[in-house]
Amino acid sequence: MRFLIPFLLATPVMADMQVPVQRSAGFAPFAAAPVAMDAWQAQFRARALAEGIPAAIFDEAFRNVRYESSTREADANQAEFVRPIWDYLDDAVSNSRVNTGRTKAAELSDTLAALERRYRVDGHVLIAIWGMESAFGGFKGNTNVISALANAAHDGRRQAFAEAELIAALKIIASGQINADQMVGGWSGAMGHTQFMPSTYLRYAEDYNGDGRRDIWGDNPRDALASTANYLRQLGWDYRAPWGVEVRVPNGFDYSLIGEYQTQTARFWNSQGVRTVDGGQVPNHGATALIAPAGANGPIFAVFPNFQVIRKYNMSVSYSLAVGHLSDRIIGAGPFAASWPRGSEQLKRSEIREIQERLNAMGLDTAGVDGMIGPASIEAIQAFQQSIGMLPDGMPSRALLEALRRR
Ligand SMILES: [Ca+2]
Repeated sequence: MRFLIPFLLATPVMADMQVPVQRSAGFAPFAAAPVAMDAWQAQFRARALAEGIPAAIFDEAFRNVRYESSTREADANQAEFVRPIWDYLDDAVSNSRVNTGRTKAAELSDTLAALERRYRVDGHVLIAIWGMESAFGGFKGNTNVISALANAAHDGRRQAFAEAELIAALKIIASGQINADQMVGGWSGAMGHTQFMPSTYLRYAEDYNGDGRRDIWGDNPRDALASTANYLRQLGWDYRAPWGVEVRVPNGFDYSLIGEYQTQTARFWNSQGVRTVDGGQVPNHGATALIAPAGANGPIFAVFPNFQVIRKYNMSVSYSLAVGHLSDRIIGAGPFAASWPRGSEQLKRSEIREIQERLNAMGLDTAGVDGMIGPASIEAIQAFQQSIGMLPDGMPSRALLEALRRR
């Protein structure tokens, strides 16, 4: 969701979009489309045709397009308060979702076993992604995908990305997989049971039941689950390896070792006294990092290469943790052993941006000032914390902000 900066950069060109469109009598009752949108559509139509999309397919698909200002407003209204990870996980891995996941895994056990044999991807992870993406098919989105992407493309926020996805969507329609008016999904253009973007569909969608259609949209989830298995396999899924495991660190542990990109061997972590929460050794599944999403006062996890595979599916650490934990819970595991620091103060996005600005001014690179904490911001925070003798857990806090202001 790093759309805020492109949106701000696009602001100067909005001035010419205030001109009302000339509308003839009998024009379809769409939201008023400023001239710039017509101009964008005409120019994009030429590009699509040049890339081999038949004119009749394009024109039919764009009959469904309704230009709206809501996507822009959604970006402009991006929440000032950052949602704590424990609130996110409470919803993402609710008891009801765990129970439904167990029911679905039982219902589809033959399919999941076949998918495991064919793709070497763990079935309960597929069920967890399905639960996260569409509540097990219960909510796949009802926005016309062509319309959603055209809205994202025409106003310049994510034009290159959205136009590439539109071309992919038109190719899917041109290939006869689905009609334009049935191609529905989320506002971002993600479609079907596991919310594939059109370009992902073109690369990875599978026809599991052999009926000639790669149907990720319909009631039967099997093509979508096979497509997701194929995608995870191509991203490098390590079959039967976990995503990660909750760990404990000993007193006196060097917290500067924590960080998603600071991978080490299991042997190294074990030599540092890191143990799973039931006292076992950190298992060896290759390059392993420790993450502490809420800092030293919350749960700490050893994450394995499969965690990075889920990260490629959706860039968010919270999402990957939710998929991993939900899959474990569906198998039968319990909640995390350590508790989250519920009730601790959450900084506003503007305060996190200030932290990033101040770290950058010191030469500590946060890879952007976006109000969101990613791996680069965590490393920069850790470096600053260490330089002033704070526990280097990478957690943005009021005390950290005040220490930065005092410099
Ligand atoms: Ca099929």
